[in-house]
Amino acid sequence: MSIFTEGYFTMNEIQALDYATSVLNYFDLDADLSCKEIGDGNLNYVFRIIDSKSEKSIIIKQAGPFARISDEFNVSPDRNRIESDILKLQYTLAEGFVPKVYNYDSIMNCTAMEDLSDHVIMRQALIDHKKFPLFADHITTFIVNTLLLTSDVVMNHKDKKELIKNFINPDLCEITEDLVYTEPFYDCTRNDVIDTTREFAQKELWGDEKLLLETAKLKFEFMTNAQSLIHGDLHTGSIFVKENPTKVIDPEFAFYGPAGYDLGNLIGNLIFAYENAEATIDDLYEKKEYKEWLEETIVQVVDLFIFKFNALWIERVTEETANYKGFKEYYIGNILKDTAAITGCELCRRIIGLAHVKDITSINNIEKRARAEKICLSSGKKFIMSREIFKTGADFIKIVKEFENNIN
Ligand code: SR1
Ligand code: MG
Repeated sequence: MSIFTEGYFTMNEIQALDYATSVLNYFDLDADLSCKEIGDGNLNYVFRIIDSKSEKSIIIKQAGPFARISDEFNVSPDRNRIESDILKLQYTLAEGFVPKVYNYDSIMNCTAMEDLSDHVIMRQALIDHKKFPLFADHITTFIVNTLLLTSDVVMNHKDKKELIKNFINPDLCEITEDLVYTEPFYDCTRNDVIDTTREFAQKELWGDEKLLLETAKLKFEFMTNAQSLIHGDLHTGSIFVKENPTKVIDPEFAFYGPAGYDLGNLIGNLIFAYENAEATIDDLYEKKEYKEWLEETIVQVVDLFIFKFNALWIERVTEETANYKGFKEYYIGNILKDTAAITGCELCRRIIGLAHVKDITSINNIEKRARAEKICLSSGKKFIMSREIFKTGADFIKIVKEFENNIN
């Protein structure tokens, strides 16, 4: 018997180190271990344990009973099971693109996994105006493989329904239903919005009944369309980068939902990086060059997604009716429509809602930040309202550039 088998409690650094030596069979017996809590996300505790002798290291991620961002969110620690299960599944579907899981502990609600500290979090790298030429290729392989190979187009339908059961994720879905689809679109007390943007939101979003109707349709689409096993939170803070490879982390929001969610989430966050560059790079040449790289990345992410999805479909489709003429185009067209809508929701919710992004909050000049926020909100609304017009990568970036040209 050890304290780690008696019952669940949230660990501190000393206890996490003790856990690593007494539960995990990972370090040498003479290891010289140190432990640091490095979590900077909204929900969990992340411990990095290093052996200074061998330089081996490991990550232990533990789910607490409340979100770190606010104890208003009472989230079941069982999300850690979902996270470890989906990481293992994604490892088989898109090998090399997720950390390796070493151990899952259902009592302590923690997962031990590969340490990726030689990578950097993509959001911060983009704020530092770094480029990753292979990123679009990497992330589209990950997205296409994980989405298409878990769908009814490829999977045996009964096996897929078993996966749906395993990945029922009510607490974290509720967070998304509230924070992404509901609260940003009315004057919710939980919103956190700067004054100039509040006026803009009141006029352009909260008072627009047509927009509200579309957000309700999208919320119900999110709640009912069990299309693919999605990551569920694929923003640039859930991606580790270095030149090669790219690693996707933090899939605790995973469940069976609309396939366009992950792609839309990612594009929305690349647009935040684009607006960060617009607002913070003073040198005009440098700004142009960096924005061109981001623009190219957004275009490639969408276009490579379409290309690879088509190719994998032809290779892996098992559902006979999916081979009917026109069905593939209908299916991909729907994903792109959802992608545009989710891009729009993400752009709105990170500006108005509770959970912000550093790309925007780190813009110190308040006028420049207000302009960036207006561009995001105007583009967001357009992505939602005109979601059926987005067919290529160029369509996505065109809207943002139009609003940049029209908003001072
Ligand atoms: C209460 S959690 C707030 C946000 O952080 C996560 O990363 C998700 O994006 C969620 O919406
Ligand atoms: Mg996260």
